[in-house]
Amino acid sequence: MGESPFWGPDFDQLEVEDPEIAGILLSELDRARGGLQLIASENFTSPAVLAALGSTLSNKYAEGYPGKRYYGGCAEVDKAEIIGIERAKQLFGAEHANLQPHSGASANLAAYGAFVKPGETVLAMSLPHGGHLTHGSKVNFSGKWFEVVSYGVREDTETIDYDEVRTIALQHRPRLIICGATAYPRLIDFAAFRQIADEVGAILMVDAAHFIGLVAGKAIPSPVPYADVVTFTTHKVLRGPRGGMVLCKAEHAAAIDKAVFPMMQGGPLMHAVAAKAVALKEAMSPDYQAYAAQVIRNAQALSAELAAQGMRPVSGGTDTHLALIDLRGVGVTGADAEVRCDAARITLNKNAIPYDPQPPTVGSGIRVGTPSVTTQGMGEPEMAVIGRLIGTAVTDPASAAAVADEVTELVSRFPAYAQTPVGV
Ligand code: DSN
Repeated sequence: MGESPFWGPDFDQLEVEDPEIAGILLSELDRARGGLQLIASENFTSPAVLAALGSTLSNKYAEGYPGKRYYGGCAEVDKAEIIGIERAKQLFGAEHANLQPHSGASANLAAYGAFVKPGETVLAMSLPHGGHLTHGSKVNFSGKWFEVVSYGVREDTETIDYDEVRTIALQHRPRLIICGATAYPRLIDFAAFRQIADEVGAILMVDAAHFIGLVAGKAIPSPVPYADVVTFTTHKVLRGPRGGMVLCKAEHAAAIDKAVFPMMQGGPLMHAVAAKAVALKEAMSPDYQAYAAQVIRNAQALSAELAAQGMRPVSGGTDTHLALIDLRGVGVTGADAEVRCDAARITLNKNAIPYDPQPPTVGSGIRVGTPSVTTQGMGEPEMAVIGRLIGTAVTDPASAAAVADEVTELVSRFPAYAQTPVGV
């Protein structure tokens, strides 16, 4: 780290101590920089965030909350957490924020812990229609501990049918209603969900993991005014460290804090809490707002080009950072498309589409997202190129090497982490 007094990441030392792991760090950086990263839930977090993550705050035990810890020596980490909480409240207009959840699943676990008892009823979007594992899948704690009833999307519009949600809610009287998804390209009507929750006396939880970065950048409407509790991850469009966060109304603050710690977690990861604070500051900038708007324009341009390639965007397009693409028109499964794109240095994931005839391990679709390529500085012209490259890679596996060459040329003009970090 040169003359800096900060004892931070020292890659030279890692190379000497553990060349095996150091080599993997380098080859992963090469992989990420050498191809197109289109996983909708990933991004390239900033060097400042990475610095906080690689700091000695990782060493500190700090069970509890600022000013109320179970360990001594917390004065400095207290400052970082207080700054992070205040930034979160300011950025999202929230009454309360908890930055300690280790992940999105942990944040959701805490929300369940705060509001629902085992055996009570929860209404959430089904996983095959774009929901999340923690929204009631039978293999997850949520499906094992709670009575989960699900809503999906209509077969004709492939969008949420709010009348159907209301009917199911009136029939089952859930204690908790969850909206938010992992593969839903459209905006969610939070006011409609609030109305339904009020009608049946339910708590409204918005799992905003996928789109909270767009909310932070003021590119789409916020769920905060409508929801009792908003959970999310910090590493998707928001571009922070891997981790989770919860926002809630003041009346739920004590319940949420107790549910995060000591109910669901022990010691917080203070290096991650500090890194979340850094990311929140970055997200307050005009540059970030321009980024969030461009993420959406890019997703729309990519979706349009994929449609031109004969690949149908589910629901006809996107309002967000991702598009869900039905590949049945080109006769390729999602699993095959993922492998073929990987061979061409395009990283994306197979995905179930609504009413999918294929099992989830195969899937009839792919999900593409633009957070990473937008961080690299790409715009609509590059999305048209990427759409064409995906079309070629998916339909003609023999073209993999030629597509990979074009990918290499494209990413060389928009390098991720253009400056190699010190010591690497
Ligand atoms: N794995 C995340 C995603 O890709 O959407 C959700 O947890």
